[in-house]
Amino acid sequence: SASDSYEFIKVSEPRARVGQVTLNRPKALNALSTPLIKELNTALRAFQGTPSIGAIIITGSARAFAAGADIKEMAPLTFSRAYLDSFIENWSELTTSVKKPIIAAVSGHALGGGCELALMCDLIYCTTSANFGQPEIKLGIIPGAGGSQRLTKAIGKAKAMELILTGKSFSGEEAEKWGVAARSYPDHESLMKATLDTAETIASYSRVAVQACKEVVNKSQDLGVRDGVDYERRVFHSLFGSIDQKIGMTAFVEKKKAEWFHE
Ligand code: CO8
Repeated sequence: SASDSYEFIKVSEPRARVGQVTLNRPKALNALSTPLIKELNTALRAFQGTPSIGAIIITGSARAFAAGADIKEMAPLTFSRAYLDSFIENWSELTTSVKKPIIAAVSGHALGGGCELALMCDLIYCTTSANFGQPEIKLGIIPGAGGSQRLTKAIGKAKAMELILTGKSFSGEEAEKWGVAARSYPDHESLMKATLDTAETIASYSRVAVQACKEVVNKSQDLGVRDGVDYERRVFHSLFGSIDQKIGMTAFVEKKKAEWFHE
């Protein structure tokens, strides 16, 4: 299977049209080394290129989603190497080249780059006891994969500033209360079931409409409301050019279940 070619992740299709990447470096609590990130990007690109996949899940283990970038790898890194090699830059493939919705299912530690990886996803589900945080300050650095921007957008400046300056963690329960996570669950098992159900639901809809939903909601993070609403209306208009719009609305009128064309 495709999974055999990976060393640090596992790839599966646990439900119809749902692709799952499970971070699998248990001894290092899924620390995000460069080879792991390369594999993650390869797997995501493969799911993006597979028409039958409609939604993607990224998860870890019950103990750790990911305990951050690999500190052992970063310890000897110099400014020149980081700058010349654009260290971290390829992480953002996740948000730029993957058009299908990605759900992060977070149990255990989601620290530093692990928290940032979750924040890059389109939707976060977590356990109530999940351990989120940006502890970079304790290592003499700062968040480097978008944490200072995405966490601040998600929870506001007051809380983000406190968390990033102190390196304190926050729980999955707080993540839900503060709007970082869409929902939280009592344990890893119920988290995974709910995540799979949601992914399956999303994957059952029109691919065109799903991609457009992700696109317009994510645009709201970069645009002001006026430009964002204009953008939404343009994309909304364009969906009347899709076959799935005809299928969806005709099915409603005829009181039938929509059989998406999956164009
Ligand atoms: N990198 C490398 N190895 C790690 C990491 C990590 N981030 N986290 C844990 N490990 C390793 C430990 O070294 C240990 O290995 P060994 O058995 O060889 O000693 C093993 O995983 C198990 O860890 P612990 O024994 O420490 O387990 P505990 O249950 O006692 O503690 C903690 C769990 C609290 C998660 C603890 O491991 C910890 O504090 N880890 C570091 C968390 C952290 O600081 N993360 C932020 C890293 S910096 C970062 O992510 C910068 C992001 C910049 C952008 C992205 C860059 C790529």
